[in-house]
Amino acid sequence: MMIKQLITLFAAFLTCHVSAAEHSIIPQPVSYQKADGYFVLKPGAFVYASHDVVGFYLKQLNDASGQDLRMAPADASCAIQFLSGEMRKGQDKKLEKLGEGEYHLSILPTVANIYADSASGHFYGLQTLCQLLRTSEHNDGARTLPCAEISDAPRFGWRGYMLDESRHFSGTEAVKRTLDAMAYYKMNRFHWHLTDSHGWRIEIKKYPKLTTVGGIGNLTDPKAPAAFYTQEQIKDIVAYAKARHITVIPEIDMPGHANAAVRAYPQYSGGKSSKHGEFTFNPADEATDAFLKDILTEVAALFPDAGIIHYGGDEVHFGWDKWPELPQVKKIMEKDNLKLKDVERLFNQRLAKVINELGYKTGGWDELSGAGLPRDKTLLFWWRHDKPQALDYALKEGYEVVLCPRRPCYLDFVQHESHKSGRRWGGFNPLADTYGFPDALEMPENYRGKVLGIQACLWTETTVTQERRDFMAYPRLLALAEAAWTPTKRKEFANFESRLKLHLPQLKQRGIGYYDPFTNSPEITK
Ligand code: TNX
Repeated sequence: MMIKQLITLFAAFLTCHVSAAEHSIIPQPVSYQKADGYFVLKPGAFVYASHDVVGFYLKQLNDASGQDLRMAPADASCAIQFLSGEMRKGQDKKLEKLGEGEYHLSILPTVANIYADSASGHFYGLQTLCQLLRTSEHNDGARTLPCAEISDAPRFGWRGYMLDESRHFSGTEAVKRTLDAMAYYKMNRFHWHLTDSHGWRIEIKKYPKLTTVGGIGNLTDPKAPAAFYTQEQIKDIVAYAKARHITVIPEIDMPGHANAAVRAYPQYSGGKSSKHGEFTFNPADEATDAFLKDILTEVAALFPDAGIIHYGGDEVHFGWDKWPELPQVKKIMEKDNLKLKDVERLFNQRLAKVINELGYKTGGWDELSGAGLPRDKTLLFWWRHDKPQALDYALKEGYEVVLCPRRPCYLDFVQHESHKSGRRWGGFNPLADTYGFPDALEMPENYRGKVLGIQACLWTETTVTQERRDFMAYPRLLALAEAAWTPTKRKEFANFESRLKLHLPQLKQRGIGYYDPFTNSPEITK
């Protein structure tokens, strides 16, 4: 009997040891060293942080801990302090200045200190502490954390998420919830796909019909009332993101995926294609160029810190069949003996120049790698997983790239073999594949610096409701967040899963739905 009990105990110890997470942090930090003793956070304790952020930080700490923490009066002794890296250096002269996003969290018995030399570093240290507090023990009204030393810094500078607002519209509340989740998991680029064939979603003052007409309908209901963001709403969301260290990158897709805009202003159409309707803008017309320049000028003003305006450039050939019949196109084709590809190339060069002259780099899908755009002013997004040569080519040409191949980064692909709704393409995108990206991708060492980071993309053709958008995005977005932040040698899927179990209830608390991979929860199909 005794032996049997011992065996059971030993087995329990083993399983515990193998699967239990050492801590509850996602993404896995670069290093976590447990130390002796416990830090006890009591109600009403003081927090020190710089004036401009202390209110915002207190709110997050209080939401996470429920401890009614307060801003520290002068000379008070604090339980939590946000300090410069310099102050830690005082203790150890060998320490380097901390880089962008980097932080050190020192949890001692009497105080938790967050050291950083950048605002984003303090913010990420705060997220780590909030994650630990949310899963910490309550004891007599206090919160208890094991002491630890945590050093952490991002693997990639670009940790992105793209949302397609055109096929189905999400709206301000859902977007803010997404930004909150992104920040909590240390993601920092929100690529906002605001225009496409099924609806134009950004107000442009000079051309109101873009939204009053082009905003009508979506992929499943062409008569749905106009849905779009006003300029005021855009500014509000951009500021909301900025406070969370997220840069919003607008995408205005052209010259393809333009049906909604052309519906509103048919004079700029590139003609009716056989399969995709009026899919393009006229690629060789001065008036169309002027129209697009006006739009981009308003966009630039709405996203002053974006640094990049993404103008799509993808899948143009889907809808260019009638280009040769447009007088302006005909003229240049005949005069210079051009092919359709050349006409597209000239359009790209003119439009990229417009964006560059507005003071922005251009972003575009990997089709643009051959367009001859300036290397130092162009960022390419590799999405065609079946065309690794497109990535190779972009890198060889000297472009900076973001990696977001359909597999495993597209969240409109199904995530479990039993799922019926969503895309497949020689397979699908299970959580483990998204987590493992991009470690298995073969890339010559000398290209590494050109890869700015990775990104998940949620295309919304098959996601009619917010419930399904959440179901497709979570928890794969958390896997991508860790893949983007954590160095390869610290990544381990089973360990991620054990921490993920502690985060699913937190998503629920935030009002975010998800697919539960542990119970294989029922598929949300619409
Ligand atoms: C391809 S990604 C597209 C999107 C679709 C997506 C669906 C890209 C540049 N173009 O327009 O929504 O596939 O997976």
